[in-house]
Amino acid sequence: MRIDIISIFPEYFAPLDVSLIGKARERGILDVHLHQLRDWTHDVHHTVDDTPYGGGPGMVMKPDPWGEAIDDVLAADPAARPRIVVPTPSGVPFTQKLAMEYAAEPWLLFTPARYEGIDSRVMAEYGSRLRVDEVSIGDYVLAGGEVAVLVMVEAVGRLLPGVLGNARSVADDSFAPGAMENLLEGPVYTKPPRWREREVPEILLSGHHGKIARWRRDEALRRTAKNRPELLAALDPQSLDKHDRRLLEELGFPVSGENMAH
Ligand code: 6GU
Repeated sequence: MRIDIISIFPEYFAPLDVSLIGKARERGILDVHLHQLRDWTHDVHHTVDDTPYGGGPGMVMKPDPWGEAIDDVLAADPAARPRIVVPTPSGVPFTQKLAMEYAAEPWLLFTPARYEGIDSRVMAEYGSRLRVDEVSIGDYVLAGGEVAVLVMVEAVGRLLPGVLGNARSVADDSFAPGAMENLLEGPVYTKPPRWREREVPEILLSGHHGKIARWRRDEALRRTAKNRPELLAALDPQSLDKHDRRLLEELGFPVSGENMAH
């Protein structure tokens, strides 16, 4: 997969040299191209921002540098077209589902902004020719989109074939489509079996894979009820067996009769 990132702080992306994503790049699974937006300015001060029309606080990123920068990135492979991802707290939520969609794209172009964002005509211009997504990583406001891009590249990168290796399946992850859809993964343990008087749950030492799977599912349901109760409402009732429904009832989240699986 090719990823282009245009930013006034390309140095923000140094973490992409490290660990899982760094390895994926070394191995050619991920081809990351960083660009300095100011390279597409023509004034001595390399100006990328201006005051907002209509007044108000802050500054808005000028359309011209962005337009020229994006045009040049698109020209790198005229036969292909990237999906453009514009990070903004006003965007659609970035979810595991969207991460999986992005992982299936051959080319992504991220355009993290500073200040109050990019002149909206830039998104309108490219949105008429390409897929342009305005995406938020959560309900809080960052000083700029760079950290959001790091978050998205890591979430997408670990899904690319060969990045995690066969040893680790993404199917058991929190939010993974299938059994873990709308569920949080439960607690994990390793050696020693006793630490500061605390024992590892006995079931995990039993070697009984069926019982362990059931226990893990119970813990996932408990943790979701505790930390993200709103997710339980989004559970597919068809995916819940009798044991799930009994546990959810105990936890105070009864599954309504007409939705029950049989
Ligand atoms: Cl994508 N950008 C900024 N600046 N703030 C955010 C965000 C993105 N997502 C949540 N907050």
